[in-house]
Amino acid sequence: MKTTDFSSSSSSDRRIGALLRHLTAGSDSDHLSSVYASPTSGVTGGSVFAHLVQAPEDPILGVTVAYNKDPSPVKLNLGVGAYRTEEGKPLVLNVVRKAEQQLINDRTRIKEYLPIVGLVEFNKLSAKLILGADSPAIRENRITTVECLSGTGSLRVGGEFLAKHYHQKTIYITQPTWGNHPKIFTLAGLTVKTYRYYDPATRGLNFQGLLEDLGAAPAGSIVLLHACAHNPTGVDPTIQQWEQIRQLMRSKGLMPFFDSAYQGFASGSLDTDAKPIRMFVADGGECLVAQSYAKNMGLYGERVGALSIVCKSADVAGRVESQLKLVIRPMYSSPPIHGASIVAVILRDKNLFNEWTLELKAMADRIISMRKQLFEALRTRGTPGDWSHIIKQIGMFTFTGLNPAQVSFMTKEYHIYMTSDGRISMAGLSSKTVPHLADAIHAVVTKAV
Ligand code: KET
Repeated sequence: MKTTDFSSSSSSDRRIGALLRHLTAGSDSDHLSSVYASPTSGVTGGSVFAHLVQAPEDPILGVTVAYNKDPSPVKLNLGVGAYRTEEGKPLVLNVVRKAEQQLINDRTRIKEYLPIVGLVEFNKLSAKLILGADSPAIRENRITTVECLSGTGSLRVGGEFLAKHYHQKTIYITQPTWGNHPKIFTLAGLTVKTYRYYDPATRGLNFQGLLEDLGAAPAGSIVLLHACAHNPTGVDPTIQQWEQIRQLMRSKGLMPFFDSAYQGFASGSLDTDAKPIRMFVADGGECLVAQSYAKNMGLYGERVGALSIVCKSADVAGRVESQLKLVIRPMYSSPPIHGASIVAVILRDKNLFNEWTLELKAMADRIISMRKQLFEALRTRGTPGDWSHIIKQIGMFTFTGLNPAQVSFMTKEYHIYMTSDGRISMAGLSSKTVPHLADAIHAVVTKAV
């Protein structure tokens, strides 16, 4: 024992001695500079990163950065799609608090790594939530679901999987779409093209254009579809239109990749909002689905979501999963445990599940009430223009039709923050702030900015 102690202390003494000799090698400045000069310094001795230009802020998340810097007491953040209460505060759902309490009380819980595919129970419950408990794909076990880092991570993993293993490398996204879509899929290794979706003249769906563009897409192309509550337009196809889209896509072998970031937020019902996806699964064809729990469970920062790939047989699904693991492992190894555990607790328990649906419906209803209040406020002010799209559009956002100059005026003069495409997050409004927004819109459209 003693000998061991002595030898270990003498070996650490040796190491310290060596270090001291190394650092104090006389006052030989040449030697010192060889020790201290950064081996990465550029020719001029400056940083090798000195040539970098300042990158612009993200078009959506940067709105919050600008908002946070504004000292005005009347400032209003309608940029990011994040739910706020009537008091303008972020909301942690009661049912989430309960689930977290359960998790904390359970002393058997550990913090081991999850498998590469994440929490298996969460994956099963997520597939059931989006496809329906009686889904043929689940019954026949021909689906693989992997937990990913929220909706964004699910899209990215799905994109990389397709880039590696699918015969067509082009993905068609809606024009316009969520600003991150083109970046995610380009970096995943796919070629991004757009299809017509929104008609600014009617502020509705350009259904003819959509059918023409998908009809002209090369067979097998991937098509990104917003499952519900299209971002940023708030314009969704009707169920009949979805059926036509399904028929067209299946007839051309186009691969559907659903982005489901707002299940429950469009209609207030989880099942209704999942209908378009279920139609595509019911026909027996293949598809991908990226799910996010950021909005519908308010788990934004927990980064919890899932990627499901519906296949034709259990055998193929098993091999697809094995390849998904090869995409995930070098990307982030395995996903986080906490958020997925919260979701699993809620989805597995009938009472908590019901409570969640009520809280979700309340959020959706408050947004609908904001639509009505804003529409009424503009009508009362006699604001020129047809503003009925505010009540017709669906989900978190209203695509106002305001142009970048008008948005910038509203930010400068009224401290109202929104994305430059004129999208406002209705979830960030409250009865108290509706008049301020209506005043700003009225001013900007009557001022001819
Ligand atoms: N898809 C869509 C259509 C979407 O609007 C978002 C987020 C996501 C996926 C990804 O969400 P995640 O937090 O990764 O689950 N949209 C809002 C937030 C953001 O831009 O990150 C937004 O549009 O404001």
